[in-house]
Amino acid sequence: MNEMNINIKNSGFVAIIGRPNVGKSTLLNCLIGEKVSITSPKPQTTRWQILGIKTLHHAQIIYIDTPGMHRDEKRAMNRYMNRIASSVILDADVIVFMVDATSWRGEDEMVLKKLQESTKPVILVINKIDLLKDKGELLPLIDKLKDKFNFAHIIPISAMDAVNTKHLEDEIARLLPEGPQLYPEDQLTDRNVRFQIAEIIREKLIQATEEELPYTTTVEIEQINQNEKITEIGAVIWVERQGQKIIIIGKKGARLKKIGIQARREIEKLVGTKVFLRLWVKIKENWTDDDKALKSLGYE
Ligand SMILES: Nc1nc2c(ncn2[C@@H]2O[C@H](COP(=O)(O)OP(=O)(O)OP(=O)(O)O)[C@@H](O)[C@H]2O)c(=O)[nH]1
Ligand SMILES: [Mg+2]
Repeated sequence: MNEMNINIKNSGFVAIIGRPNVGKSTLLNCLIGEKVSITSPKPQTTRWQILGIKTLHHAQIIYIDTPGMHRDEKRAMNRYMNRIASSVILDADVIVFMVDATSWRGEDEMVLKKLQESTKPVILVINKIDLLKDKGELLPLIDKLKDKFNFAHIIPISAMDAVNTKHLEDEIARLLPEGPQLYPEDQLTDRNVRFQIAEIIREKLIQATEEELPYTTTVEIEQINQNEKITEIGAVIWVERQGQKIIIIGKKGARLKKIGIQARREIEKLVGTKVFLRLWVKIKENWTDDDKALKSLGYE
């Protein structure tokens, strides 16, 4: 980066919005070139707004990854996630509205409706085009979607294979307002190591569990002690019921052990030392529908 001749003339915030599971966080990581936001095959993975900062020669793009907007607002947690996504729409300079090339759903219409509240340029990004068996399906899809909104651009991509993502970045940079450099050029995210560690553990947990479990768990870092050789981390996995605790721990502790090993490997790369990770599973009844509990677990 030091070699780079930086002279920022444009900067701004770019919200990545869409229903759950369309690939928003995958796109963020692809554009930044590092993993700054966790991803998974299950919907409702992202729960916070997470910045990804991309410094180009003349522009600084600050992407905002958001929770997928969804219909089911039964629990306070779901209302919290939708609230974040809605508020980001109003704060951003440019909006990337992401959909899945293989399916258009009611929740996409819901997001589209929200976008009417914005006066900012909206780019429609059609993701997962690698999954289209017949590329001929793309044109009719674009034709159908282009009448739904006055999009600044419609760009088909594959976030997974980085297809057409450079073109997307170029178009985004062109839409940014004039503005100064807002973050140091070597900063990639606004989130600290503690947050990233909790998210890595949560990602491995989501990947190792089925059905409703991912939605009723959260991770809290209790302590981090670091020296040059080793980082000791103690973390709590919060669940809502005894049955969930039993599932996460698994037979003779096998599932929890697997989650711990996978998380530790990735955390070691992040912190650059050996890691000693201790995980506990604890119960906080109904925490996903309890505003006070949510707040104390970092959802505010
Ligand atoms: N085939 C294919 N899969 C993709 C692509 N982009 C993302 N995925 C997959 O889609 C799933 C969801 O990706 P995420 O990036 O977690 O989706 P998200 O929109 O951030 O989801 P939420 O955080 O739940 O709103 C993951 O299994 C990704 O690997 C793509 O371009 N092609
Ligand atoms: Mg996500």
